[in-house]
This record gives sequence, C-alpha cells and structure tokens, in this order.
Amino acid sequence: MPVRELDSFSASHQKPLQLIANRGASGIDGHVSSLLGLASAAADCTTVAGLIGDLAFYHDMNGLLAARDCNATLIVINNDGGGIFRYLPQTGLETFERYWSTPTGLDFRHAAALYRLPFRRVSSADEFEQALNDKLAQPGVKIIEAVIDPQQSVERHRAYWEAVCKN
Ligand SMILES: Cc1ncc(C[n+]2csc(CCOP(=O)(O)OP(=O)(O)O)c2C)c(N)n1
Ligand SMILES: [Mg+2]
Repeated sequence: MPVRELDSFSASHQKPLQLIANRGASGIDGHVSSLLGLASAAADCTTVAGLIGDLAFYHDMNGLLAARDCNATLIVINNDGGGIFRYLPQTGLETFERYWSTPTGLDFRHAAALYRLPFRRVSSADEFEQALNDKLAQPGVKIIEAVIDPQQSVERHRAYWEAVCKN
C-alpha cells in the first residue's frame, strides 16, 4: 500500500523529486535490491529513500548485502503483514491472518544488525519526521521501521477518500 497511498494522497511540492516505483517480477519481490541498485547508480548529491512494506522488505532481506556500497534510507512501513489484503472481502474470515495477512512477527532490528546497518523504530508521525531528518543526510544505508496499526490505517484511508469525495 505505501506506494498507492503516496500516489493518492501526497501533496504537490516545489522540490524536484524523482519518484520510481518497482513492481518486481511477480509483485513484491526484489524491492531492496532495486533500491540499492538505484542508490549505487545515483549521483553523489542525490538523496535516495525507499518506501517499502514489511512483507516486501522480508521477501528481499538478502538484498541488504549490497548496502555496503551505497547511500540510502530505507523506510519499512510495518503494518504487520499484507495490509493490502484488508481491503478484500476476506478480511472478516477467521483464517484471514493465517492465509491473507501472513504477519511475520519478526523483529527487523536483527536484520539491520546482521548487516551492521543503523536502525530506528518509530511509531508516531513526529518520531518519523525526526528519524528521517536525522538519517537522510547520514552516509551509508539506514533503516527506519515505521510501525503502524493495520486496522487504523484502513480506516484512515477510507476517511481520506470520503473527505476527497465530499469536496
Ligand atoms: C513475489 C510475490 N509474492 C506474493 C505476492 C502477493 N502479494 C501482493 S501484495 C502482498 C503483501 C505485501 O505486503 P507488504 O509489503 O507488507 O505491504 P502492505 O500490503 O502491508 O502495504 C503480497 C504477498 C506478490 N505480489 N509477489
Ligand atoms: Mg505490510
């Protein structure tokens, strides 16, 4: 969902941002590798940040090995599984968590530690902004895990659309 939310709700800005989306071969695969590949090819003055879901991150954690050679900030939106499936009618099923959402329950701090990468977990917009300001300028690859409530995020998404439709 992060790239969809960005597409739908981000405001306009004067800053010259270049947005690149990756669909992977089948969907959520290869996102970490694509980001770090981009970061390796980016000019020195370019700040590279990647926005990625927790399952997409999990799917390509091995890609973090490439972090040795580049500068980037990886933002993992952790809503504890495939939040996109909460928009399906199956969301009410007893088996939803097990077969659709598939939360990993992993502590991603350890993935960062495995590759010796700085890591910060945040759970509010203020904390996120501060972490992003701290990390963006630092050299190397840094990971920010933004923990969000999956159900609340669906409610907020629907409320935004309702507000947009009313205006
Ligand atoms: C290789 C691959 N496996 C499975 C899928 C099916 N799939 C599509 S979205 C998704 C969940 C993604 O979860 P996450 O990255 O946490 O993002 P969220 O939906 O929570 O925003 C899955 C498993 C896929 N598209 N590609
Ligand atoms: Mg998720």
